[in-house]
Amino acid sequence: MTTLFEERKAIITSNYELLLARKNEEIFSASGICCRHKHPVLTRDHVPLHWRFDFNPATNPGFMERIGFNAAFNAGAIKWNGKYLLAVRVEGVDRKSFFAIAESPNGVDNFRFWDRPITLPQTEKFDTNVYDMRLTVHEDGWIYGVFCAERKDINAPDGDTSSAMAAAGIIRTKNLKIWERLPDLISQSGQQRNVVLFEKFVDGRYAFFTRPQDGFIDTGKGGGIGWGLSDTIEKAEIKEERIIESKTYHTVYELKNGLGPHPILTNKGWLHLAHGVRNTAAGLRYVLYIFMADKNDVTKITHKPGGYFLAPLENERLGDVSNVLFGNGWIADDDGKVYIYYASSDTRLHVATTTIDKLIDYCENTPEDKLHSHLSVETINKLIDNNQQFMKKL
Ligand code: M1P
Repeated sequence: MTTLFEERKAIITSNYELLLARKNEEIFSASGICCRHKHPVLTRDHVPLHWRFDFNPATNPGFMERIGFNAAFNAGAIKWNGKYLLAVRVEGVDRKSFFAIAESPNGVDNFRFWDRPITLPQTEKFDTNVYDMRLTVHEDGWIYGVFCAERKDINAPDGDTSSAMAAAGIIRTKNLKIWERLPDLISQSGQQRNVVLFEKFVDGRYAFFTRPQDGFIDTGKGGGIGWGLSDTIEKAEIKEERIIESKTYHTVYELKNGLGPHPILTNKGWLHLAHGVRNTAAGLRYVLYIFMADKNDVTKITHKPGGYFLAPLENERLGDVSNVLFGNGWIADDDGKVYIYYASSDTRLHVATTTIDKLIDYCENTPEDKLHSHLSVETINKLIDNNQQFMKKL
């Protein structure tokens, strides 16, 4: 007779393997700029069963879940030994997130987590929570992961159990398995999130994209995408930070913004992916936007299409933190294909595919935001005027 343990284990294992083997199809894109895919690439259901269940029939006769997971989302990305790897933010039901590498042979489906999550060495000040790793293959020979290290604000008044401090944690590796922890980035602003290490030395120094903020959620005087240099990486410190991409009134990045993954170098310039946040009566809305910077100066923005590139759509709108798209990983293949990994509503991870040529075309030919309704209408009218001669022939 089959035991409950065996019966449940067989069903759960079979469902798990079916999920991981599921093919992912590209969805037709009317805009032609990039294609979403039908299924999320990672969800909490992709978390390995041996992280969740006690496989000993003596101690778990009902094959019940012992450790629960809530979400798999905001992931850094890298192509490594021909495989598409994601450094995923995995969140437990205890609200703690950590990092785990998931690997796919093709970048769009069959993502499978490595055997164990990343063991993150600690600094003297233990992290309470860690999230949103950006991966950088630096010209110094190391692969770096820069992430948000969050800790309780020790200066918060009694009874305030929510105030927190965000800092940029830094780790590095040569094999993506063993990681060395370096001291957190020191900067002049109160807090930092969405920090990305640039791949090249600038004037012989390490260069960071930053996101200075006065508070944990409210960025206060900060909130734009910043830039600063540090003499060393072993004790990274930015003494001067300048904003290269500001938050702006009545745009999709009115309240705050932050760089996504490391920018991609093309023959026309550096492509940047970022998130922009605005407030609404229903809460914050996070969208993704793209801009291009000078080939010789990654901080000098040359093209900025107006509005968002991707915004929450259909099921993406709903989740733990609804109305959010967030992207901190993309991969550009040698053939020009680009895989954009974006998470929806702090719950699950998706992929959208495009090409370098399409992204350049998008940056060069999408009208910019002229910041006033009547100027938007002017831009639309210009397109209509230009189209007249072609429309008549139809
Ligand atoms: O909940 C939405 C996002 O909020 C934060 O991003 P930001 O610092 O730009 O507000 C991060 O916690 C991010 O992980 C999260 O997806």
